[in-house]
Amino acid sequence: MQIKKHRSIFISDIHIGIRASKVKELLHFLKYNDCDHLYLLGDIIDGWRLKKNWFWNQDFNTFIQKVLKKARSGTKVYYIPGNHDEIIADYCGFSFANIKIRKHRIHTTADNKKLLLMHGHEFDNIVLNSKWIAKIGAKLYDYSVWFNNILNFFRRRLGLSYWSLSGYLKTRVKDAQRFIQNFENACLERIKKNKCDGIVCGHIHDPKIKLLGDKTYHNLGDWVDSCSAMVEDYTGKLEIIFWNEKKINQIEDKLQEERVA
Ligand SMILES: [Mn+2]
Repeated sequence: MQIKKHRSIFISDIHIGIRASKVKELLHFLKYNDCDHLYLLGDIIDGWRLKKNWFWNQDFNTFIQKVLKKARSGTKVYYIPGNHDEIIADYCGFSFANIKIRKHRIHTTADNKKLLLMHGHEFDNIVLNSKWIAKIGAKLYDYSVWFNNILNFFRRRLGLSYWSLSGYLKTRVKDAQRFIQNFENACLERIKKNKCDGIVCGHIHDPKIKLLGDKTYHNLGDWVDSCSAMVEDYTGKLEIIFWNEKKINQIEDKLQEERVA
């Protein structure tokens, strides 16, 4: 399989440091997808979790090495910290190993659209009213991820495909829908305030491209559950790509067939 070259790749919410972080899938994605601009939009490393319970594996090292290698070989890499990696926010304005750390960034697409890049936790005080509600929300989310992993362990054993509990909750629970709606409204206000054409963010783990009037909202999803990233081609077209277990199996099966043939 050929490596696909994109103009830009946008990734957020990898949550390195939690067991459920699907870095293996992400490494597979990065193996077959390359870019001129790489944007890491926050919650890349989960400092909250690491501080409480240190968990680190070889995949996490490989991911960091891959990013460093890209930065060294000419890819423009930006790291915009989120709330779980807010410790890095102290270094906004600096660069490390060619990786530029910024609070926000405006990306101009190939077709000249201005996109505001940020993580999205900046809207928590509007959407949630307080930091402790955000923390409880994060905790509940952690439990649902944990439960989801157990559930999917048994589903795999039974030969069933991956099923997302949080995806189900997001579409079925009214409060979750209202929360997402509030978040998108806050994004729209911010787009207008910054005189941009759209926003690219993460934080709420809800992969989506949506038109809000004449503005566009792009949410990157995450690498805990949805395994999604956004890519921009050389005409400026933006698309969310899902690189989950199912997709990887399809690719690997195809490669296997090619090898046999
Ligand atoms: Mn976040």
